[in-house]
This record gives sequence, structure tokens and C-alpha cells, in this order.
Amino acid sequence: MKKISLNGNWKSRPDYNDEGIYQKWYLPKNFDKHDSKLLEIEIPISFNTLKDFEVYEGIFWHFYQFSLEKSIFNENFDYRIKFKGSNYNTKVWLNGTYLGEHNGGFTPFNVNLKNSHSLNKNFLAVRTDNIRKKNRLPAISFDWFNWGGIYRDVEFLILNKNRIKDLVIKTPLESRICSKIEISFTVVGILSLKWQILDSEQSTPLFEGSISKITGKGGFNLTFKNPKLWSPDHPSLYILRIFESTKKELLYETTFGIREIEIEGKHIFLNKRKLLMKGVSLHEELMPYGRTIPYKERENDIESMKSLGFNALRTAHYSHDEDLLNIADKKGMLILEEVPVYWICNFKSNETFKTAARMIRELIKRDINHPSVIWWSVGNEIPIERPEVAKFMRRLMEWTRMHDDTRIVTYVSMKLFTDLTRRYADVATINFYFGWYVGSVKLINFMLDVMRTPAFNKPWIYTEFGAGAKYGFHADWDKKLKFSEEKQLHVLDYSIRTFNAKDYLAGWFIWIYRDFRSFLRQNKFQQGFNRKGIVSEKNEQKLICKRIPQILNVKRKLLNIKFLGILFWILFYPFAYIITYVLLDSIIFEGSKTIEKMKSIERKRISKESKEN
Ligand code: GCB
Repeated sequence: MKKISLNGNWKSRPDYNDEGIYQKWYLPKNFDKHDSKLLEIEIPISFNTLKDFEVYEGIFWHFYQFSLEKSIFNENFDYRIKFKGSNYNTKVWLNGTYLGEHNGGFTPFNVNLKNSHSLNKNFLAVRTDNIRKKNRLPAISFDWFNWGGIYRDVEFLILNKNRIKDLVIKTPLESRICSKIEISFTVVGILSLKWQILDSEQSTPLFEGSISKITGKGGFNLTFKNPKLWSPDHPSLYILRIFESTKKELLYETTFGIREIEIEGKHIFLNKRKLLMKGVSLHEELMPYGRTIPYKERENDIESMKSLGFNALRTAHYSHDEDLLNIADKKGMLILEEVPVYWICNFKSNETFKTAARMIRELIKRDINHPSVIWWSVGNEIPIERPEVAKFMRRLMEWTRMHDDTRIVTYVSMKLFTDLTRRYADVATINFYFGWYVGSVKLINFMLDVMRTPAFNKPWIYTEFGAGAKYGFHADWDKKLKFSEEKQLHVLDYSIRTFNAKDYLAGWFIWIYRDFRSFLRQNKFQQGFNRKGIVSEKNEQKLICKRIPQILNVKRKLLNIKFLGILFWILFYPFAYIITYVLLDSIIFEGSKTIEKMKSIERKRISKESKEN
């Protein structure tokens, strides 16, 4: 496969009244590159980084003229255009011919060329639309910024007609010194192959083999004695290369790691050793780039997280650019991935289910060979006590397992009492902000024992806890003033030391590594940002960062009152069910009006700030 980058100088324009399709902006003859309505942009871009589009959610067109070399055209090839990420609905035309569309903001997709390409003058027109809608995932209300546009790389792909696709590498361990390597793939057309496995630090192959005249499904297995196992502390990588046997042409290459994730009773094991995840979450956002974060900055993030002592990262609430996973593979960071089935979605609709299922399929297809990725979460904080939602999530977990049976499959829950569906997940999860939104941090010990009752014999992960702090805002320790760095330190410190002492907790994740933009956050400390980051949006470390390395392994002495927890759950469950069903989900999450109100506050603030500057 060869790739030609289509990144670079594109033209663009907003389409406020949705007239572009009707007026056929996608036709080359209707395009005038000197038209004053066109903006010069550099693809990839999160269009909300452009002046005057800071809060724009709508239709945006992107145009690109490019030429191709004659030598790439040959009947032995197929051609595609690949978009690594574009939010949310993307429609593509080449030289006036419609090539297709994609829904979903976070997974890559290709469109096939339909003999519509030419050599010297190609005109690519791409219409993106990131409008919030009930049937989208996420739907209307969500607590992150809805960056729009073609915000990841675009590539022109030249694929051999005879090629390998859907290659999957599994590495089950017989023991820590003996691994199986099971490689499966599909051959499109017919191929005779030579393959090699190399240590990424050496150039002579460790294993080699060949397969002749294969078509359709194929693969090979081998036993590897004394492999270097992949883990966050020792991120050893191997390389698989597959050549076409006669021409010696490289058909496929990927790095992979030898590692195994297993669950037994209350524990998770990585390479047969008990795993404790000490992690953070991160949104794919860094100012001033939006989601289009340079490689170096992503590397800095992972390095800083590692230097604080974290071994795991939850890429909430969707998948980030694949660069991040390449870095995590290399540097050693466990990654928890998720699809944006978030808060209130249209769970009764089969179309929504199909969209979620496709997002999972696309995500697994992209990331299945990354050793750093160890779990698929099929959603976050959904109203799980509702029968249609429980059914939706169970089906989605089954679907995920059908596509990958080597990783943890779960969803992230915020329900203390009313989530009985956790029993069907591989690990049980909880997001709850004791000490911030509700109650005191001192309740964590007891409440964990309470909520654990219906999913007793499982590992638990505390997937979100945290407290907001405005960088630079300090207050007396005793006052524990909201949004002070001291308050954040108190909540996180107490929580982490409690979690470390709970034997059934296989991990915890601070919400969140970096402050991120959200319309929903508009008080005087937030000013359009969720401030629960342990670093500010400019990567300034808050007080808690000094403390984290000191407490990563420290345990609090806890009162053992597990049986009381069970009793409490049984007594309280019916009330909790009614309160949650009737009040909580409907009032808190039906947020379409709130979003519009908050967005207008944000708009006013930005326009005031720009006048002041
Ligand atoms: C949550 C959500 C996350 C929010 C966070 C918060 O539980 O999962 O998306 O940003 O709380 O800050 O309230």
C-alpha cells in the first residue's frame, strides 16, 4: 500500500443555511478559488480554532485541488481516500462525483474512488456537519467541546488488488516464558507470501515462513519461548512483516507486543501478574490546536503522565488519534478506549444501536494490534436502570466480544445502587465525585462496599473521581474552598489512599489530566472550561501534581464494614431506583436547552474578550 498525503492548504467556507448541496458547491465548475467567501485553511484543523468560529456548530465545506502522478495508475491497484477523523457527518465528492458519507466523529473511514479521478486536476469537496442531534452519538448534551471539521489526516491510498486485510495478532501466554502467536488475516485476490517476525531493536528475523497461493482467510501460529513481554514498565515491541514472495514487495507491516490480559475473580492480570491501574483520563484537546494535536505534544503528555507515576490512561469518551496509541505502545501506557455512547441517547432506536455497533467495529479494526489498548468501553454514564438501555448495553457488549475476545469489555457507570447490568460486564465500574458534587470523600470506603453488592465477584475500577481547581487559585487548607488547588488536593489525596486500600479495586482514574473546554462550565472559575484537570489547559501543574508521586502506593487504614454495605444496599435499593428513574436522569441529563443557554454565555464571553484585546 502506498499513501499520498492530502493534508495541506485547503479552502473552506461555512454553510449557515445548508445551501451548498442545493447550489452544487461540489462541482468543479462552481468553484472559484479567488472567491472572497473562501477561507484559507490548513488541513487537518479543528475549525473552531479559527477566528469567528469559536463556538460554531454547523455545516462547513472544505475544498482541495490536487494532481496525481501518472505512474500510480495501473489496473493492479484500487484507490481510496482515507479520513482519519472528521466530525460528525462527512460527505465526500471527487470531481463532482459523490463518493459517500460517514457518521461519527472519532473513527477513520475510507471512500472508494469511482473512476472519478483524473491526473492533473482533481477537485475534492468535503462537507462536514457537527450539529448536535438526538440520533447522533453523542447526542445533544455532553460535557466536552464539539470540535468540528476534518481534524485528522487525509490520505490518498493506493492499494494492491491482491492484498492483506483485517490482520489480527493474538498473543496468549502459556506461561511468562512461553507465548503463542496467532496471526490471522484475509487475502483479497490471491497471494503467495513470505513473513518475518523481528525484535524491534534488531534487524535479523526471529521467525520466518512462507505460505503459497492463498486466497480468503488465512494465517499462521507459532510458539515463542522466552519472549520479551510488553508492559508499561517494559514496553517491548516486535515487528511483523509480510512480503509478496516473488517480488519481495512489502505488503504489510505492523508492530505488536506480546501481552495478555485476563480476569480471574476480583482481579485483573497482565501477563499472569496482578494489575493495579493508577490512571488518569484525557480529552483529545490542547489549546490552541483543538483536537489537532501535534505528535510531540501527545508524546509530552504521555511522558508527563508516566513521570507522575501513572500506568494507565482512559481516552474518554471516544478514541483519540492513532498517534497516541503508537506513543503509548512505545513508551508503555495502558489505554482504555471508549465509544461516545454518552448520557442520554436515543436508546430505543435500532439505528442508534447500529451506529454504536459500527463505531465499535471501526475502533477495533483500527486498534486491535496495539498492545497498549486493553479495554473497550461501550458507553459512559447512561441511564442504565431503564430496561431499553440495559438491553442496548448488553447487546453492545456481546457484539464487542464477538469482534475481540482478548480484551476487557465493559461500560462506565455512575449508579451507586441501581445498576444491575454491571453483572454482565467483565469489570464493574463507577464514576462518582464524593467530596465534590455529592457527600464527603469519607464516604468512599463505605459506599464502595454498598455499590459492590450486586456485582460482588468482579474486579472494580473507580473510573472517575475528581474536584475542580482553577490553576493559581489558593485558599486556606481548613476552608477547603471550592475551585481552590488545596480543595482538589484534599479530595484526590483522600480518595487515592482509600482506593489503594480496597482489595477488590483493580484500578482508579483521576478525572482528568488536563482542563478542557465545555459549554456546560460557565461559573467564574471555569469560564468555559471543566477545571478538574490536574494540569491547566496550558499544562501548568496544579498542587496535586507534587503530591501524586508520594501517595501512589499509600493505603489508608480502613474500617472493615463490608457486611453493613450489603445490608444498606438491600434496604435502600427500591428508594434509589425510584429517585434515579424519576428524577435524576430526566432532570440532570435532558440538557438540550441548557446547552443552548450555556453556548450563548460562551459566545458573549468570547466576543467581549476579543473586543478587549
Ligand atoms: C462525569 C462524566 C464526564 C464529566 C465529569 C464532570 O461523570 O463522565 O464526562 O466531564 O463527570 O466533570 O462532571
